[in-house]
Amino acid sequence: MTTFPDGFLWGAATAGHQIEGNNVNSDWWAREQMMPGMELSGDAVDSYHRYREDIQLLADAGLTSYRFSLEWSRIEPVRGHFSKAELAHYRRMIEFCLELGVTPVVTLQHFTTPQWFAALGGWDGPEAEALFCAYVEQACTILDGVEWVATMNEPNMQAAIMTAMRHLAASGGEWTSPTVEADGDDEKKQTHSEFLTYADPEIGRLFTRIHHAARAIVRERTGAKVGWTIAAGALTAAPGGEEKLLQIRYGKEDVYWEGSRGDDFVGVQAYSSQQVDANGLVPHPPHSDNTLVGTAFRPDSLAMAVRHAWEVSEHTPILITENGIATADDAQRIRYTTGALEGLAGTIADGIDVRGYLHWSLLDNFEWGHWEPTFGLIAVDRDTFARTPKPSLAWLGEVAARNGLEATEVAA
Ligand code: IFM
Repeated sequence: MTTFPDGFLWGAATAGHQIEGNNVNSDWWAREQMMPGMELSGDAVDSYHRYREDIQLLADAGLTSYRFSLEWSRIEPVRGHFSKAELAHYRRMIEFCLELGVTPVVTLQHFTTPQWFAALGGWDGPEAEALFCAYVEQACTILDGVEWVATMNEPNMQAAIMTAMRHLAASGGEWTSPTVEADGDDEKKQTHSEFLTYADPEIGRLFTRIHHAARAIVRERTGAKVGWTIAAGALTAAPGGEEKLLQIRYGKEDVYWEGSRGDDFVGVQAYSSQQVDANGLVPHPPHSDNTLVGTAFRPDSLAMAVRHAWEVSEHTPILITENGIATADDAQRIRYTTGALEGLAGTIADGIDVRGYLHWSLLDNFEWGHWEPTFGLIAVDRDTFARTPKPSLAWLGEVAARNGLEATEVAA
């Protein structure tokens, strides 16, 4: 059997906007109403009211940790007005986890911000740091007993969106960057698209400053370990792509791994791997195993990401805060996760300090404008909100209970 260290956390992750429903004061809610082609989050999967059932299912399966996020726009729907009732709601979630012996991992900001914050310029606005810190101070009042706090989720993806938006604004709303046709005669022409490929490193430095300010508040006011969670691309160079790889990876990732130096942990989030050639990101080749979001089936991406994060963060302890696959085939999910965990065990055997594994996601949920990509260990009927655990939930619970993978699973 491949075993994991004692005390290793085994869990699953979610984010408020993707599961709670009716997050009406958030910038994403407003964006969904405006953007053609985007599906609406609406009631989501009503986890705002059903969180007990969700956490209970996780605990009953044998998982020991639940990562979820606080919704800033519920807690501070109007600038400077902090809702005691919403803070109490999230406190109840934390207490319910603790009652069940589930370790809560709390994200303070997972992609969404209040609409009023966005109207003031968002993260680019002159008061961004002070405004976020004022919210973090309030959030700290409910974190008693919480051991793990992430200030922000995937600031690097937020930066990639900001970079793309700036580019769009500068080009009068037209996406002007060239695309390059790749070889192959697949029906959907594969192109190098630059959209979301780059993130301006300056934005990374801005986020790092804000993260460090929030980190100081969390350290001063709570006993939690604090870090942030970063989207890892597990990028590699195709022949001739070595320089381009360094350029893309610096703004999109490395500036964030560097920013996590001195943190108590860094959250690694990996799903797939992609090559970079001289033109940029090479599209995922068409394959029957590709996921519902078009990415390649690459369980090895987790170990690749962990090794890179460990090196650039200068050995900051690692928590896997997301890893999973968008698939309608639950057997593929188990196959993927087995491979990912096998690779993860290899990184630990090589001396990398990995503290836990949180699968994305506990529930099928709102994938930022789309409902089709299903990442969940639990299916949800969106009319009745009935939850149906998939075999992968029981399987991951068994892995957690034995704190290891059976030899037969590894070989499968
Ligand atoms: O759903 C997202 C999550 O919000 C952030 N990380 C990647 C997930 C899957 O795309």
